[in-house]
Amino acid sequence: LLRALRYRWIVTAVALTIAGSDPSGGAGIQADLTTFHHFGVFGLGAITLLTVQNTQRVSRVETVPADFVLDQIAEVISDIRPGAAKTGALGSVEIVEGLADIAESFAFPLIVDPVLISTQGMRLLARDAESVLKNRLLACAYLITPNIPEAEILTGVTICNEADIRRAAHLLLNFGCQAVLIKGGHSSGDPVDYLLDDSGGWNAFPGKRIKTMHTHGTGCVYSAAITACLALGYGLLEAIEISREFIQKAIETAPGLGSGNGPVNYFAPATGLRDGSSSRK
Ligand code: PXL
Repeated sequence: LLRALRYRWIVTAVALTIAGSDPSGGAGIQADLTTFHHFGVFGLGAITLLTVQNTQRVSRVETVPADFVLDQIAEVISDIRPGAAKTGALGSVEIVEGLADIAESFAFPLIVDPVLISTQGMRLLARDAESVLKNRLLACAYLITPNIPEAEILTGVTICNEADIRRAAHLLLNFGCQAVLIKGGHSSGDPVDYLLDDSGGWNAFPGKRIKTMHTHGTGCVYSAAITACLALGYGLLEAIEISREFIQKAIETAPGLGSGNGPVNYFAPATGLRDGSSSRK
């Protein structure tokens, strides 16, 4: 679990995102890079797919050819070494397969945010890629960050309570990742995130439900914040705590952009970072 700490020698923290484009800016690679920057981390970004969307709907998705995605990653990481990387929307079977092939030898922790379907119901990962993601990519992951619907789809467990979450987390851990964070945002009542790690550690992170429709991109921003913290050298628990506090405030102070499900506030303070590890406190 402390694998991320090995990369503390990096003077300028760098993180890589492998994700899709959301031109409305609240989710996808735009969310990841903005969040990295806010945490004082230099962002690298390889684009997997393009969407046409605004805060009301996702109307089109075009997936980038897999070899083009893999070339983007290979070229950039052979030149600039990230301290951590994350994935978002991956699009096709070929992208997931190719990524799993190279991720086995990544010298940095990989956070897999298993984005499957947008809130509005558009597929961001082909259905037949779900099994490849499970059976190939999860084994390369340091951490995976499913929400409840994603954990249900990936495990077949219907989640109604903490025991179900625990069972789903164990099933996901069996695919070979080192830790599973199942996020409680889609539950009813106050959300609780649960972390299971490969030494059997079980942590609950209780939060406060905020009544708002402006939660577009929350999962992307949260996993990007964790990735940024790992790139900065924080341990996993600390990375999650800092990121939870940030996402809570980012939702509370959402700017209300657009007439649908708007983005969260990237400018919310990233507190809890040690001196010198972020451009903003
Ligand atoms: O929030 C998931 C997500 C990730 N990536 C892209 C998206 C979305 C949701 O719409 O568009 C590109």
